[in-house]
Amino acid sequence: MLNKSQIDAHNEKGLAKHKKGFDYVSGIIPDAEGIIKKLTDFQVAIPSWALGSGGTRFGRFSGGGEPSTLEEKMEDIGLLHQLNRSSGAVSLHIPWDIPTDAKAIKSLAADFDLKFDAMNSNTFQDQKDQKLSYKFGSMQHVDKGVRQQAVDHNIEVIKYGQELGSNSLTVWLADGSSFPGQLNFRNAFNNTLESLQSIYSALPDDWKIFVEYKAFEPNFYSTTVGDWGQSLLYANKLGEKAYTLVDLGHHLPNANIEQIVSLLLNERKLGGFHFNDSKYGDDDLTVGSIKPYQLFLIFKELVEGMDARGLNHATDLGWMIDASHNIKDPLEDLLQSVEAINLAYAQALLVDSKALNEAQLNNDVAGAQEILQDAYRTDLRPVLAEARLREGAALSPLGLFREQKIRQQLIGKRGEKTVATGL
Ligand code: LRH
Ligand code: MN
Repeated sequence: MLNKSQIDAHNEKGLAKHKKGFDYVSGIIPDAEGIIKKLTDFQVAIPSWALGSGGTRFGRFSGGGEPSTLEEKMEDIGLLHQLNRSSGAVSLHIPWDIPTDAKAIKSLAADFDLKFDAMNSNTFQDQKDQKLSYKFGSMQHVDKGVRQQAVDHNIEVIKYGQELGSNSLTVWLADGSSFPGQLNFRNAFNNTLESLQSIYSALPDDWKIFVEYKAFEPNFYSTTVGDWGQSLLYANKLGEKAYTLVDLGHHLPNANIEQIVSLLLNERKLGGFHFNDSKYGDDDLTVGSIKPYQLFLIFKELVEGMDARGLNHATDLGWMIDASHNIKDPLEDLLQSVEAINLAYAQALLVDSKALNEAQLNNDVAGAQEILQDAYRTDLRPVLAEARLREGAALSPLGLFREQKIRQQLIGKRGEKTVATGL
């Protein structure tokens, strides 16, 4: 789809303008090289369920050329990684993307220089050959048989992950209730904990389990893993291999997510992220498209909190996108999301934490804001582009995607009507 000479030709055309921008900004910030090193190591996992057009109950508008097999999805993620060298991992969702031939999928991933990040189980939909329904929940269910079915599925997902070289499992449960009186909250919690403990005891030694919380949807009265506090309760009761997972879209309006992140890091119980953006609910929009300042503030807490805990930025947390593309081209949307994540991370690295600490100790509120916003208002896009240039990627990934008419090429190869599994 894309070869080195096409990337080189694209970069050649933009080099002069890029150099001007990079020379300027690297001249006014203390450590451009340090930020470039960190960006180069920092890889974001692409969700296997977000490579086609998403939809809502009101409709779905296919963009054409969608991948209809796991192999084609790997190709698309490989293309993203070629364009920005920051998308070097895949997060699979089972059973939407079962690696029927794990060996072949693993070698295909190696061809595209892709790793396998967290595996995702699915006990929020009934599969056609499924014995017992998850209509009234899975791990919370009043029926032990349904709970066991959910546990068995998660253990099966771990096995797929082991074959591919993944070392973590994300559990998101739709479990909850939509009407008062429907559920006994204590029994639901204890049943869910018991089920997670069965999965935890099947977890390989070097694996982690991420407990993803969500405030509402598809249940609209209570959710059995409904917020960070409940997720932390489960993670603490499960053990040291259990962590919380923060999906940015899973909070009630105006929640202070950056404070939640700092506290979960302080508890050593923050496992990973599902990045996206939202204005109202779990809108799964492009990262940084609605609240870019909040994303920056979250990364500022991440950098500060990880450094305080001596964590490795690139490897000690799970960095994953979880988005759904109702109107944008899925690949363009993902390119914009990775760019927004890298930009927020770079700006967070630019924060003068020593000066900020001093301002906080002197209750210099205005001074503290100046220090934060100085970093946020510094245009570090040339630094991101320089990191890409040095890694053989495109100065403008979205620009090259369009210049090469890649969507048209995909439609030519796969047709207008192909549908990707997922959301
Ligand atoms: C639930 C969720 C979860 C996934 C699903 C695709 O809203 O965020 O992480 O399993 O989206
Ligand atoms: Mn999610």
